Amino acid sequence: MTVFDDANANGIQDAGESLLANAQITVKDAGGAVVASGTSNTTVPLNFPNLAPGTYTVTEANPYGYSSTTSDVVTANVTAGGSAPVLFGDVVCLPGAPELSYDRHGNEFTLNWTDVFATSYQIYESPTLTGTFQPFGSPVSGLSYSGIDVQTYQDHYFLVIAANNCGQGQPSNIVQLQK
Ligand SMILES: [Ca+2]
Repeated sequence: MTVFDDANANGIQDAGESLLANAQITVKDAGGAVVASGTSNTTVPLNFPNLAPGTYTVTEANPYGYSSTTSDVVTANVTAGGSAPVLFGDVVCLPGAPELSYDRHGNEFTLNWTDVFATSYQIYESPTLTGTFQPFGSPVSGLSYSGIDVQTYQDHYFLVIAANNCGQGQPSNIVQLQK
């Protein structure tokens, strides 16, 4: 069972498209009983030896943050002494990390970030660079946020994390609004 990172999402393992880890593979026999299972890795395709000849249903559960470019359910016919290669293609579907910048004018500030084609963006704030970043307000769908204040006695650090139906992407860079 080969699970590959289908970078161009065409459903075919092209040259340079490597094995993908952390897909859960389940093999069921014709009666629906699970006869083999495993987790994919980046080193070698999964191999389930010694299956009796017969028809099997192979199911893939995608790694976190990936969507399918091939069917997640494949029928495999195993013959005596033969093998039944099965391929699953997946492509990353999480949004990327936005690039964050800010503009400050008097006691107002605006955060701007780049479009990473997400459905929402959550701002996080911390009083220190190494502190715990907490959600700052509700998620927004646009590409900027304007606020008043920035308490004058305290530094503020902000970052933004994009999300879509696949989950959350990596955090943006951190910007500092100085006291
Ligand atoms: Ca491909």
